[in-house]
Amino acid sequence: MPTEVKVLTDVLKATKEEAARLRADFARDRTYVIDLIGGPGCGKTTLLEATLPALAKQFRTAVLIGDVATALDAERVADLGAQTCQLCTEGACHLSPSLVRVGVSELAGPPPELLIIENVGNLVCPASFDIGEDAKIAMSAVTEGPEKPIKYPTLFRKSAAVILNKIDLVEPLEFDREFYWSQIARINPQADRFELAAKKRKSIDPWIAWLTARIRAKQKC
Ligand SMILES: Nc1nc2c(ncn2[C@@H]2O[C@H](COP(=O)(O)OP(=O)(O)O)[C@@H](O)[C@H]2O)c(=O)[nH]1
Ligand SMILES: [Mg+2]
Repeated sequence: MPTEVKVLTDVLKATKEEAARLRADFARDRTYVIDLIGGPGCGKTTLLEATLPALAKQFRTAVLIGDVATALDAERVADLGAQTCQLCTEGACHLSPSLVRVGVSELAGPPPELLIIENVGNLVCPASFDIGEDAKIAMSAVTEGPEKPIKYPTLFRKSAAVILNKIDLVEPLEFDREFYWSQIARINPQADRFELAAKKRKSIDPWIAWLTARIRAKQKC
């Protein structure tokens, strides 16, 4: 008799169920949640540094920062008015809903009105995992070149908004903005678009206004 082989049809079932439970909890608590995704060094933590002081003044805000090995990013934002927790994946290339659950359970006091999750720096794997968020945000930087959207279409297709950072370097790098946004127009025409320079605190107000409107809308749900 040949050995019977076990066939697993949905190995990610438990992960999907945990993401659904997180989403239900965030809905109950009226917490607006973003999953900020971009390559290493595109400026995700710098964007948090630029925006948290204004956001945390208006809303109870919490930040979970995913990283493969260190707590360096969480240390950068820990004193900006938001409860902050580092999620160390110990080598994994994306955050899982169960690790997000651990981070959320570490937050003290009433649930946050805004939860920002900085995912592990990676344009591929985080795009495929639901972590209970309201919106995935795709971020890339002028320094990475203009072809990121066509090279990593899943992330850009799934994102509610696209942020192009480091626009202070458009001229020296001869970055082709028109080409960049033309790919978004093809892949995900509904996505809201932002160009900014997080480090210089340039053009960040429209991004803060976008988030503010969504946090308020979730409060009314
Ligand atoms: N020129 C320029 N550099 C930036 C900008 N935003 C971030 N950086 C720099 O890019 C590097 C990586 O930023 P970081 O926020 O750590 O990226 P992360 O890995 O996506 O979190 C740092 O040296 C930042 O100072 C920007 O708008 N312009
Ligand atoms: Mg970072």
